[in-house]
Amino acid sequence: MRRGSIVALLGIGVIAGGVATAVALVPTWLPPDASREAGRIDFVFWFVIAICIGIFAIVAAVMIYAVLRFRAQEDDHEDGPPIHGHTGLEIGWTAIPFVLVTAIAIVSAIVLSRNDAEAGNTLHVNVTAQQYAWTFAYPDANNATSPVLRLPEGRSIELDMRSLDVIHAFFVPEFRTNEDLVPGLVTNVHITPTRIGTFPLICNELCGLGHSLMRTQAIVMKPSAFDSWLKQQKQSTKG
Ligand SMILES: [Cu+2]
Repeated sequence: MRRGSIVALLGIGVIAGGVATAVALVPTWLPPDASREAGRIDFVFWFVIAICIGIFAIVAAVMIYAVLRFRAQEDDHEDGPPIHGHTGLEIGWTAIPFVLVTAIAIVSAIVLSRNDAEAGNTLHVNVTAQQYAWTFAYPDANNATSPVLRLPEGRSIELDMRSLDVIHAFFVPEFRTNEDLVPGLVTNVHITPTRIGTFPLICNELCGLGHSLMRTQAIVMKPSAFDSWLKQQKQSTKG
């Protein structure tokens, strides 16, 4: 390979990679994070994005170089030399994706198991999804229910989730959690809220005509405010 070709390939690759990196980093793509798990999920996200940018730079460099350098000339005949496969290339582009996908799987498995492990003084909330509404029940308050998810800041939460009809998905972008609710199963997700505020809670699985309306809020409160709210709910259910 000529030295000029390598310089050209590298140059195009650096420019393509630079543009892709700017697109990834300059706009604020992610909402602010509001849970302890969010940082780890974001790490997986950026890990995958970095791999994508690398692959994109290589593919763009080879493609743009090939278009410029090997463009068919006017007097080219269609019956050129037959094209043969290249065993080394074939092995390379099979092995590299295998290694990358395996790395992503391992990183994801570590992150998910760490996110699950954060249990201690855990608050349980039962989440019920149905077309097209959410209900949150608090076992600590005689299963008092609420149409919005109220949570205390800084405490480990376990959501035990059931669906009454079709598959729904629990998604709070600021928590970075997404988990399906499947009829006949109890799925669960751990969250440790770290930021006081009100965040959108949406169904993230197309579940019917009203899917886009299936949204409510997750309200993260000061622990003391949450405790008195929970006490109130408990009293109102005594009846
Ligand atoms: Cu839904």
